[in-house]
Amino acid sequence: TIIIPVQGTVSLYTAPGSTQPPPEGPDVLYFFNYDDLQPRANHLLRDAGDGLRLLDPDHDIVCEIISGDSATMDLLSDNIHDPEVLPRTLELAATCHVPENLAELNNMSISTLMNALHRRYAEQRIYTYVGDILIAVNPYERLPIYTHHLQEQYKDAATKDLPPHIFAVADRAYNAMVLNKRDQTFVISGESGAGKTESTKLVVKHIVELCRSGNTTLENKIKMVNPFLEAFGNAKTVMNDNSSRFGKYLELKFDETGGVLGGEMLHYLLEKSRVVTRNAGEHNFHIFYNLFAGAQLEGRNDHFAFSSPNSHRYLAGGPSDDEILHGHRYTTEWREVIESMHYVGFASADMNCVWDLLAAILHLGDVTFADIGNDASKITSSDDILKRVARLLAINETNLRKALLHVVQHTRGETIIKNFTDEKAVDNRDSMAKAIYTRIFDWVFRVVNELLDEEHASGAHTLGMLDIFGFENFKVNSLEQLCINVTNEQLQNYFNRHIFIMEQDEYNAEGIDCSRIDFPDNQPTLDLMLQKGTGVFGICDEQANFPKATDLTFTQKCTAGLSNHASQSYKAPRSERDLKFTISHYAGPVDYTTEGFLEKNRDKISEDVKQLLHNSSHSLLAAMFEEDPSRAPVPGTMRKQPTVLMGFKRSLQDLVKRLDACEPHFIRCIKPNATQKPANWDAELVERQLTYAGVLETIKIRKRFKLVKYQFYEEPEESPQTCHEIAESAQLDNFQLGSNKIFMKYHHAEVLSKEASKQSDALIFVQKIVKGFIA
Ligand code: AD9
Ligand code: MG
Repeated sequence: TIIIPVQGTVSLYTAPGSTQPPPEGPDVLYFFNYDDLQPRANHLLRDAGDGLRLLDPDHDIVCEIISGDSATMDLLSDNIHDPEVLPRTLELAATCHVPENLAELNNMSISTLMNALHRRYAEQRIYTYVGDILIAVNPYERLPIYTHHLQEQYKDAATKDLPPHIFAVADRAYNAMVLNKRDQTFVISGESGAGKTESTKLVVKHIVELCRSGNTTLENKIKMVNPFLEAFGNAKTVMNDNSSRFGKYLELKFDETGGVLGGEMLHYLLEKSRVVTRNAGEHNFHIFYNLFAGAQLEGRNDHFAFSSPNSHRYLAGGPSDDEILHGHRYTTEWREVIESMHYVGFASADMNCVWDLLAAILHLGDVTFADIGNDASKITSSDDILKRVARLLAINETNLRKALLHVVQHTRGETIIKNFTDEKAVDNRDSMAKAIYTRIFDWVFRVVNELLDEEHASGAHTLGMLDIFGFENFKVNSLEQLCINVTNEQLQNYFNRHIFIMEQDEYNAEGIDCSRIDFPDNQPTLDLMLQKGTGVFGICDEQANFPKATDLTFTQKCTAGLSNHASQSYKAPRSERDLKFTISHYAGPVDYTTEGFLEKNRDKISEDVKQLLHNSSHSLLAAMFEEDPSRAPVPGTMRKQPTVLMGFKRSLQDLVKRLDACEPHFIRCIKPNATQKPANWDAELVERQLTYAGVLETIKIRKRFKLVKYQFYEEPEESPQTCHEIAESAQLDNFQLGSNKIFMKYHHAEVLSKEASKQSDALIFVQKIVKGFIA
């Protein structure tokens, strides 16, 4: 225990609304010597009022500094049961002062970087800047740093005046959009469980706060889509209890003055195989468990014909029945799903139809088959199951039975019934379940997009937020992991291009003398995957369209074509009969099991199943299986059916194009440990992430000059002389003039843009008033 001498006072108050009784008598007083804390006291006091909280992880005490000067300090706490810990906590928080911007550190090495981040993490300062890039270390616990009070503080504040925060990044992007009239985007990266989804939600929260312009319903709707999107698209994996199994890009539209007009949400490649199968220790999508809890809660077990969750094949091996039915979690989530869907504007009838479809998927999974010779099979499960499926899907039971056992083919005027072997019947059944789920998911997004953009207003500018599935490496990795990891590879490439390549090219073009900073370039690995025709994607596409091809011929083709690829990132399997290969991704090598690759890439469901579902008397289901004419193969032509990987490659290219049209704001999420627990620093794990993300190289380049494009409302003559004068009058101590541009330290850019924004604020204010008059 640290003994702190008596001098100065600290008052501790209970928070309003706290369940803890306030202390008896006068305020609890703590005495300590401020001089003793010098020079750290400055550091503490500078944060006073910003909501800096002091926390001792062992004693669970949380205080917020609400005011303070050189002798007193007022702390707000809702947990005063162990007051002795406070002095110790103060000491803990004050023990080290690490700059909030690592680009200010000299002689940076990986160990100084690790030290700095570790010390900040120990103080629960999870945010740190590297120049204009934000590093966010996942705290794995709720920190009181996202309060409304704090949001107010970060509004329009200069980045360097407040501790690093994700709100500051959101604020900067929003202001850049309004002031510079350019589309902005948040590129949030990190491996699975690093905190991308949580960070995205915080960005949305702050942006909505910044643009509160009166359209409160729309603003709230934007925040409310998350609970149900996560229920449908997230699941527990071994790396993250709430892992996103799809990628999403939210684009918000704004008017000239920064008022939000609407939103669009794109989604990428849901991991649909999870509906029917998962690796050990993983769960199905949350929504299935939520539905069970909801049915129990609302007395609808009979309607869904539910008994126990784990009796269904598609749910077996997940949470226990007791957890699902009697635990708090899934019921609460169910309520949130219903509430948020209602709020955003989903119709009750549609929602009820979706619950029927989800229940039908679970019963469908319980249909079993047995071989009856002659490459045909029969259904061995009870008729009741089939009846339930037919009832819940509102389809004809006889036709369902047929579609589960065979497919009718029409070739050259002949009609042939092609029976399924039992193995094929199982695949067909699972494909049907996956197809229904995917189409529900697509439908949810379609409705969200209609509801977020009811006015179809054309916006002046956009803010984009990318939240993808993070890099992952499981015991068994399949086509889904390949797509997930290639997306991350592509994003890293985007980062490299912006931070290193474009910036250094600009120095060169402007004749600024700088030695080149090397960075881990992953372009060759990306080429290995995506290069036209001959990359892994291309080979898989070609093989999926070749009837005689198998997973083995695919693997062998990859090995033959890519073993000597320039990237050196392809590693062939040990034996040429193995269904395996290894790719050295930017974030580490991953072994892929190629079994099932071709089938997953073809992703076909039988025409009979499609027709069956299209004929449902649930009009919603029928509409979900309406054939999209743009996707259907044109009869009589040789045009191939687009494969999953080709479609995915196209949407990846589209995404990059969108990002390229914006000014990016990078947020790097770091996972401090693999146990998903607070206050646990796994140095090896962190170092690996910092290294592959190129953080050290980023620090080097961010110590350099930052390109500034500023707009002035006066029009000084555009000359190097003017630039020089402006820079000098702003008392910038270190800048360089190129032939066309001025290069300066990034914090100087902020000094200038703050000046500019003072003027623009006045302008926006006037615009708003004028707008109000006209309206
Ligand atoms: V994945 O690629 O979708 O598997 P993410 O999205 O990177 O992954 P996520 O945001 O889901 O990770 O974070 C994982 C968990 O970390 C969350 O469920 C929270 O429990 C925890 N987390 C992340 N960020 C924060 C935070 N700022 N504050 C508190 C956090 N907890
Ligand atoms: Mg996520």
